[in-house]
Amino acid sequence: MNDAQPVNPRDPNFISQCNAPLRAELEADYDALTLQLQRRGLKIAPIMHAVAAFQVAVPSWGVGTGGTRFARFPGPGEPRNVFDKLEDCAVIHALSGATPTVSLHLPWDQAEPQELRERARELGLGFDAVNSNTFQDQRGQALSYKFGSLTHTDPAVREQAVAHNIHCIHIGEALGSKALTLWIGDGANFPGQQHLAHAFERYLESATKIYAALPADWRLLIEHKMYEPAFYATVIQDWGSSLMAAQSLGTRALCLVDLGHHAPHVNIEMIVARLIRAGKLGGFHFNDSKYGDDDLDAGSIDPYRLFLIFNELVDAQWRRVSALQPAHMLDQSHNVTDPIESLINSAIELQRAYAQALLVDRAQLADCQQRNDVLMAALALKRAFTTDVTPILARARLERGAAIDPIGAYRASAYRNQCAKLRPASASSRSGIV
Ligand code: LRH
Ligand code: MN
Repeated sequence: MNDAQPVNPRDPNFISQCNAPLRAELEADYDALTLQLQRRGLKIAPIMHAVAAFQVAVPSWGVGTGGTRFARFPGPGEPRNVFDKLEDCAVIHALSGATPTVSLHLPWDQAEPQELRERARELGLGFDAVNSNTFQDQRGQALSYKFGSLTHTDPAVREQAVAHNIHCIHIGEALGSKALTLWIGDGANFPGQQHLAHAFERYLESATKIYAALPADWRLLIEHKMYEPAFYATVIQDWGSSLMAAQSLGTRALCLVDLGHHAPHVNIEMIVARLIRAGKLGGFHFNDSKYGDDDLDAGSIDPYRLFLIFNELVDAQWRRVSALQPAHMLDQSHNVTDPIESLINSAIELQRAYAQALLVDRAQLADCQQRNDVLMAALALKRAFTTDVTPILARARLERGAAIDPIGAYRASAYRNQCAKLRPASASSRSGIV
């Protein structure tokens, strides 16, 4: 925590004051990269503008300090409610220029929708997909989700879970959201505990009712996950189960890929390529992981994997694949860093992977692939990945009125200090991701 004089980090004057001493150096670096790319037959401006237009939604549950099943160590100035979370999301957007929308989680972010929408509008924010929650029992809830929700053997529990999702759609409509992200933890811990086929049929029966309640311009984003909280079988365990469900539900049911929801070493860019071909790639929950669903900062463990995912997205654009508009969202748990700094940096790491993917010489790559010139094909990707696109990312932020050095500006604002003074420390260090 620093003792700088508190200023409003969203104040455009403050941001341009922070940018002023950095502009000359940025111009020099940007001009040098312009020449470097020119020598490679690449124009920098369209790439910078594409990066400036790239946007990713921030998870409301990511601005508070996260935890594990063992413990959560709250930091200073934790958001106390969804309005504090919106304040923090607005700071992330003002400094990164890349996160104009927030993905809410209900009922964690329960509040009067009009009030929420109005406050978000004042803060220059909108709402991306809303997330339902039938993986916890809420106080006063009639029926427990201990043995599942949309796939529970008791139709009354399934009905309760369907009703909650429809309620989330109604709140999302009032907020201006256009999608429901559907992740359920339903599954089994023991072989034999659950009938694997019947459970999937119950999922389809319930999800069909949720799909029927979608407004005409909404999408249903089905999120698969290999395990946790179920540790033997999960009903929507992998992209295959998710794709089967999306294909059976209808055209506006799509698959959401959370990077942390796969076994180690799974080729996620291949899954992305397949879902693009099926016309069912609905969105991403970006994060990084080394072992399980670690929800670490995007690009912090395996930035090449992140690049390869964006390479598939850019390649599909290059092949003019139609109607490919995946929702980009972060889904992370910040246990040991300032969540605002991690989310700013993660948004930038997504832009970095996107910019690098835009540098791939796709004609040269296609030619090497056709002639099975394996090494040159691999190097065509590596050359793009090893290009330092930092000046493009900073220039894109400058274009959007954001900060050339957003973490530096954030720290100079002493915003976390201000929050620590305004928001009494939350006593509870109860465990759990939020
Ligand atoms: C499940 C998940 C899902 C959210 C939750 C917070 O692991 O990725 O997207 O509902 O995290
Ligand atoms: Mn997720």
